[in-house]
Amino acid sequence: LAGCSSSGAGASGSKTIKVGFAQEGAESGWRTANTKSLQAALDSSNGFKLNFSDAQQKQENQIAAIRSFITQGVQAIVFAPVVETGWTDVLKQAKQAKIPVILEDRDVDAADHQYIASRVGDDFEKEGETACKWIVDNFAGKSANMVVLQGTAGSSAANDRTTGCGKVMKGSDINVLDQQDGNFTRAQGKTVMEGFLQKYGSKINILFAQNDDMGLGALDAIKAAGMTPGKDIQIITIDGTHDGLTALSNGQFNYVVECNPLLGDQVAQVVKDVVAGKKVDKLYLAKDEAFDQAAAKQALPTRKY
Ligand code: GYE
Repeated sequence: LAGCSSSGAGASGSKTIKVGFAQEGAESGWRTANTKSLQAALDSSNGFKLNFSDAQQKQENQIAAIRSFITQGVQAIVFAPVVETGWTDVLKQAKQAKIPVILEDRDVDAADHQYIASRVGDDFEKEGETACKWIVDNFAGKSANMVVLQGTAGSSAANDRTTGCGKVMKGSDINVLDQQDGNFTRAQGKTVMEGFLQKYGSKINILFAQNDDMGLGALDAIKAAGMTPGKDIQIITIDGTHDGLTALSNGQFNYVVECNPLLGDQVAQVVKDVVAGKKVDKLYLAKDEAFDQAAAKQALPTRKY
């Protein structure tokens, strides 16, 4: 299987837990931090033998990785589902093989929750709500125009952020000109923003990018169009990566809602408990803050990702 390699092979002893981690990709700064956090926590020094796979944002790759973990007879499977739907068959296979599945980060369809032991992640709907509440409050009475760079189509992160934002936008002074999929990457954030600028030009007052990376990609497009990011177009993003908060403290972004990617320790604990037959919660949510430009300056020196 391409992209499938094992690490932590040095561990031995009866208590070592064989775990497969099917990561969904490597598309963003958030994802890099998330992968590192899980790899560090699911390490041999912590009693694990980890088999890691990067699906490169493709569901078929992720399904193949999970199937391969089942064949190898791992004791637990951790995965960050690229999209919400389409997992029933492979999850049933894991269940038949009696291998518990723990979600980290994104969610699967509610109908498939019966196959999931637990999920460790962030509250994406709340993040969308927090981001758009700031927009609504800051543009009250100004009838401003907004464009949205959405995350990967069909992902729970994008779906829930859109839902959360929509809740607070209703009845506000904000007019949503357009929203399109930028797949959570800098490159696509830039391309989609170029399209928005060609179509709507200086009508655009606000950009809501559903992650830092798409917002960072859009900076290039905005500058190339002769506009000043953070001023002519106010930019609101989600994640709170080091690069995102740097753009915020530089005045290029205006508000950033945190999404904590450092889920590794909690995931490792849940995997240990599930394998030991202990009862675990169905959901563990990380705590997320939000930053304006002043708060970003304060937070940057000690930022962990
Ligand atoms: O916001 C984005 C990443 O699923 C929460 O995926 C995650 C999102 C995160 O690509 O940067």
